[in-house]
Amino acid sequence: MTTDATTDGIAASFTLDRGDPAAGIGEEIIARWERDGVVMLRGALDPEWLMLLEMGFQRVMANSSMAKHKFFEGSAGEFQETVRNFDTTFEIRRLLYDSPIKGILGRFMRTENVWYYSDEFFIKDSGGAERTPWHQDTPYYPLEGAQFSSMWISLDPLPRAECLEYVVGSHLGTMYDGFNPAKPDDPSSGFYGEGLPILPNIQDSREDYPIAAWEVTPGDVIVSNPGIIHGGGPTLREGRRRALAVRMFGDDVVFAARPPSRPTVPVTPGLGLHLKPGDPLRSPWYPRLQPPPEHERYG
Ligand SMILES: O=C(O)CCC(=O)C(=O)O
Repeated sequence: MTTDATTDGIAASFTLDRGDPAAGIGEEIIARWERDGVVMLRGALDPEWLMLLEMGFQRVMANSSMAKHKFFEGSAGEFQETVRNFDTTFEIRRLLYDSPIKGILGRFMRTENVWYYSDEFFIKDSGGAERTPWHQDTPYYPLEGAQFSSMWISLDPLPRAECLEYVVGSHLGTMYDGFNPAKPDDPSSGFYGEGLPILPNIQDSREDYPIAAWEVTPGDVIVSNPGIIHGGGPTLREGRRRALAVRMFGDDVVFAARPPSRPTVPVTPGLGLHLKPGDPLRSPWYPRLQPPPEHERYG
């Protein structure tokens, strides 16, 4: 049940009943998400799901064969990302099959069928990590469709300045090129370097944009449209931010071409040999979470 709806003047936050958070997501909340591209859901995840997420995080960090992608490598502000933890980490699989996450995203996407696209840990340790550059996720992904959503879940309490930040409404505008992970401090660095316009320098003219972010208590989640322009706040010297971002999609999502200069993300060799632009995005790379297959059910 929704117990309140507050706004910081730019984007909305809603408080949900953590016993059955998806049930509280009605038309008002969905319409706000469709308009703004982002909403904060307070208290959506029970502490048991956070415990499972923490265990998954610990397993990922202890797994020396799991690739840790580094941003700002070698500098004081370095931070890390691990991709598709679902494939390697039992706890993350269970979280995505068993918790209310898929049901919440299904409500926002107005779909009963929910498929997994990807998940990533963004790991900013104490010592003062850099900002995650402003970007949209959609240019990196080989897909199109309205039924696509992300959830950002922080394991750590955060002040607003360390939260992920969003340019409200930008999911309805242009799709820009991504940034080049090898040059994260250069806002004009393109990911593909062809076919898509370069994102304006948001950080240098922040006052020109409606930027939303929130103070975060573990259990709160932020649901966004992956087409929204977003960037991660830096962490303070003593701050620590371990966040899982999950992406799921519904029936209307189809395979789409991206500029050929680089593979899309996460790398899925063979996908483009099986699917052509406009085909429904169905592949073993993207297992269905809801309804779950028989072997992933309780009982
Ligand atoms: O947590 C971050 O700093 C980045 C997250 C992000 O870019 C995303 O969830 O798409």
